[in-house]
Amino acid sequence: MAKSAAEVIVETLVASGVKRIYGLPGDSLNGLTDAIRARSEIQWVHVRHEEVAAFAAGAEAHLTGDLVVCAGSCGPGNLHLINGLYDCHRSRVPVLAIAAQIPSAELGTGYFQETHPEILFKDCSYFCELVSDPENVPRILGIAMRTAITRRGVAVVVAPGDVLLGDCSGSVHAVSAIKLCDAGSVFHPCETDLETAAEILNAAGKVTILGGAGCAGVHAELMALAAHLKAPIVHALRGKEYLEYDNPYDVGMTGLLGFSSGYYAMMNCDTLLMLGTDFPYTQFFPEKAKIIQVDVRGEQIGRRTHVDLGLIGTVRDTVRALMPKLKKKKDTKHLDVSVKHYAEARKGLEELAVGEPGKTPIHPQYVAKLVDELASEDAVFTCDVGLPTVWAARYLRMNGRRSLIGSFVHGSMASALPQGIGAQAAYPGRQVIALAGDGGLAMSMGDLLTLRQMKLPVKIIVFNNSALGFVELEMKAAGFLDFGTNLVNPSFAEVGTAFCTATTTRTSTTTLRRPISPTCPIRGFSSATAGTPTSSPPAGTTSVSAATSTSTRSSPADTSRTSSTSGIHTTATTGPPG
Ligand SMILES: Cc1ncc(C[n+]2csc(CCOP(=O)(O)OP(=O)(O)O)c2C)c(N)n1
Ligand SMILES: [Mg+2]
Repeated sequence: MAKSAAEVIVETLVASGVKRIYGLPGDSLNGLTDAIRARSEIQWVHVRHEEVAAFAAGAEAHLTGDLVVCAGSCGPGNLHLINGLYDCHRSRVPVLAIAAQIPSAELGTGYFQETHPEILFKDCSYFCELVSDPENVPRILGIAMRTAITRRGVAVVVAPGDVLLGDCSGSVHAVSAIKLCDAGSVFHPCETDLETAAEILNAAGKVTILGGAGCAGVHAELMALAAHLKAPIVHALRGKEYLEYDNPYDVGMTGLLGFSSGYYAMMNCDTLLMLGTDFPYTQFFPEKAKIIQVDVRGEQIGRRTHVDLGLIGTVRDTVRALMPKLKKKKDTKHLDVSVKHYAEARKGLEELAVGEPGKTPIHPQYVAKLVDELASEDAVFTCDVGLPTVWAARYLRMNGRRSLIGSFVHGSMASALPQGIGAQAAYPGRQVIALAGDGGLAMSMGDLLTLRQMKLPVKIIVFNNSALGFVELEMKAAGFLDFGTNLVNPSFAEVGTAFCTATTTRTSTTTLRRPISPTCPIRGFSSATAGTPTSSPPAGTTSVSAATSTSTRSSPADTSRTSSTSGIHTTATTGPPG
């Protein structure tokens, strides 16, 4: 008996090692969901909003490096995927989206729910095609999957419901094993370019390295390089996971979320070596330094700052090929000054992360620091755009086993919960902690129910400052009066109790450490002492801790301000860090 195109899709995905499809069903998608239902090897992760499906797929792809799939029904169903798909695409994670379409016979007539995903998703994908013949499904699917995997981004297959249900005689072929790096391929610049790079670096006095996400998996090589060049290492936010730990050359971040040590290490160098980074802020690059940029994608080179030498290659292979050509530097002054500066900057940050017993509100820095201390060694952290990203960047320590995921390129609010869903679904045994903003959580709040339904024990820390805090800061910094940024919140603890199972609210530093101590929610999550659960937690439980953080209604110069919301009263004692 002939298979349906949907069955061929699902069998191909299974054969290719895809473990999960995140989505929400609908008429036009019935062929696919029914084919998934029949296969135990692939899990349907049922979300409440398709945007969450795309973010979750992206988080799983980030952690595993493997292709992950999300799906939406025709029209509004798949349209909801779009923001999450932008995030996946811009974060360069391999995600396949299956966008169901209205019946083929109705296309172009303005039919109920008609949209044109093959146009809509063009800008957030490397491949985006409508398949109009069930027999053509295997080829289009294969191209889409290979494109997503090799180019590391989004591919979209648009398929009308009748095409998904139509007969397909094509055989099933696994699509995998063509990952560029895993194939053992070596990709570095030509000998002449490597010689030129070595000449510049050998002649340089003060070298600084700026590393980004392209530094994944290259820790040992980069430590050897920095030791050789006596170079401080500044990281972009997406480089934090890969560069910050066991790194005596680490001088922190620069940029809008960074701090002075990263800034000065960049500004005071005479040669900047950019490795696998697309750090976007032009104003943070040195104007007079010589700049060498290494990137596997040539089109990235020189688009943020002037570049004296662009090298196309992977960071790993380029650094390996370059090392034998480099002279070992002796002068450690630039490195020493930068590292000392970093120690001072860190000290300043630590001084902000304190809690005074009985004092409310709780400094958000203190919450982030405690979370860092209490989280497990292989925790996955997700964080919302806005101030939670600042706290994550500054206070969560990476160690080579922990992971940090956020919407760091696309910059969308409300990714912490969705990405937590994807992380926890992919790694049920790992601790997943979402640092959510009160604005961010409210935006994706419906998917707290996904945690309940899918039994995903994600821990959510809500930084409840009753405000779109980061935007308030931006308004003040730009000389605007803050407007439209206050949030009238419910009790997040009650929301958590209603939506999930175990919740705790902490409004004072007196009790803060205890509830998220090793015996309580963060680690021993199902412990009876986990706050005040109003119903007994099932196997997979979820904690929503509402940390009432410093009100961002205060400008950095303010020292005392009071804000109140229904249920939670906060007295800000310090403003956010400058
Ligand atoms: C979808 C989306 N809408 C708006 C913005 C602009 N924006 C960036 S941060 C932010 C505030 C986030 O507020 P919250 O989640 O409460 O975090 P806070 O900064 O208060 O800690 C907003 C509105 C955005 N980045 N994404
Ligand atoms: Mg907020």
